[in-house]
Amino acid sequence: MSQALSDLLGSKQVRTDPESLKNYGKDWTNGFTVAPSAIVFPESNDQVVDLVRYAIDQNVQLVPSGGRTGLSGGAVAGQGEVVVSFDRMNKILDFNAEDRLVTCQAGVITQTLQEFAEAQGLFYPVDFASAGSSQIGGNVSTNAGGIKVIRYGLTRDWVAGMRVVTGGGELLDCNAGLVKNATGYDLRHLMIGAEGTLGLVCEVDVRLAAMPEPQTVMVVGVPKVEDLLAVLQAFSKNVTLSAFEFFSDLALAKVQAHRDLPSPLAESVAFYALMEFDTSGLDAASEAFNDCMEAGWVVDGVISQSDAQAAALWGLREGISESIAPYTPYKNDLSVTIKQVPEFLRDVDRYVAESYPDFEVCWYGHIGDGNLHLNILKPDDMSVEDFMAQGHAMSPSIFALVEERKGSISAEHGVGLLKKDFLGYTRSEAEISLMRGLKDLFDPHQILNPGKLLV
Ligand code: S2G
Ligand code: ZN
Repeated sequence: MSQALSDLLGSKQVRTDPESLKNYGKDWTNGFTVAPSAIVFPESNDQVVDLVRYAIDQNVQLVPSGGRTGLSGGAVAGQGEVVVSFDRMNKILDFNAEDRLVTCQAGVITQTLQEFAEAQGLFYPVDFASAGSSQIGGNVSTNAGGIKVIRYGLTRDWVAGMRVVTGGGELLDCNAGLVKNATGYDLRHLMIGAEGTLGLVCEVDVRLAAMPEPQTVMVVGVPKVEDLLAVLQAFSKNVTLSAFEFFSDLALAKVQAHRDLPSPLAESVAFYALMEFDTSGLDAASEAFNDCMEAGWVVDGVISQSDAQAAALWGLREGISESIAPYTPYKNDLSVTIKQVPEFLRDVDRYVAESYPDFEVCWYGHIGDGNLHLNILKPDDMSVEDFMAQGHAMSPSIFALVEERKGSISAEHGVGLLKKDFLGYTRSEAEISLMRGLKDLFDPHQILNPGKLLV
């Protein structure tokens, strides 16, 4: 097959060496077999079309791969698939100031897009810890969220158009950057969040935002989880929040140990809220902070006095994922409506404490979006295999708690391989059946990212 692929794309665009197979056949998710048959590096939309048509003809399965920062196994190739890497489709093709539109090839690194926007005096507002490695094509395919959703929304909200190759080998040009287009089903929005199962995203027309005014960061200590919402309400009443994140004292302790950082507050507190807001709202924020202190919802707080200090405070939140990685955490990325967060978090804590008393629960996430990252840390004396099996075993009980609140078993990380067995806790049979119908329509030969999202 590799000879046929080399004939199709050129030998420099096909790799089958063990190192490449290992590195390009996985993402950031633990615990899945990595066994692709080849890695290909298309350099144009036409080459992607040729590749899909070859795959249809030869019944080859394709796994799209971007920055490989996925956390649900969405870019893992474990069954001899051909991995389609967009590393070489990494150019910014056009910028249109009037429409504030940037046309990116799928392999553009998120941070590159952010920096390009800044150079035009504009702002790409979707941001998260892996932005230095993730690619816009992957961000679109998982509808990436991150730390500024409370103000700017998700990736979906910034995609004005895309060029995407369906599993039938058609190159679709969806929406072409139009603000308004009332001509039937918006196929662009089907492709966003489809995890590469309906089409291979080749180019994205990204709309940019106006540059925000200077921002200030505040971290406050919140002893009781239910008061996190009171704090959110108190601030969001009069302050334009760009972010409202939270993390537990365990999460903070892991970051402090990993990065040798001082505590942000004089005393350790059960939970911390990290807020970012327009500096012009400083007086209103100080007033909200005093109200929260008087109400007993917060016990202490620190406010950034410089960009460097703002970055240091953000490091306490953005450093969590990297700091707990050595504990091979079993990850759950859950969401419920904001109102339900405190009770839901308590229910999950209670379940884990009663059923798995030896497991340490590390909470953090985008509480302003109702999105909690539940990371259970592997005990030192347990093997990764046993721990992952236990994690899978506890998921039905955790997802039952999600289901009873009409929440989501995957808020922003996607379903991929990791959560596909549990899709029914969030999506109805009727919805899943329709999703399968869409899969058959857009990928009639079942060659696109097989086994992901849908069982
Ligand atoms: C976050 C990053 C991945 C993880 O920190 O917001 O989405 O769960 C996560 O560690
Ligand atoms: Zn997150």
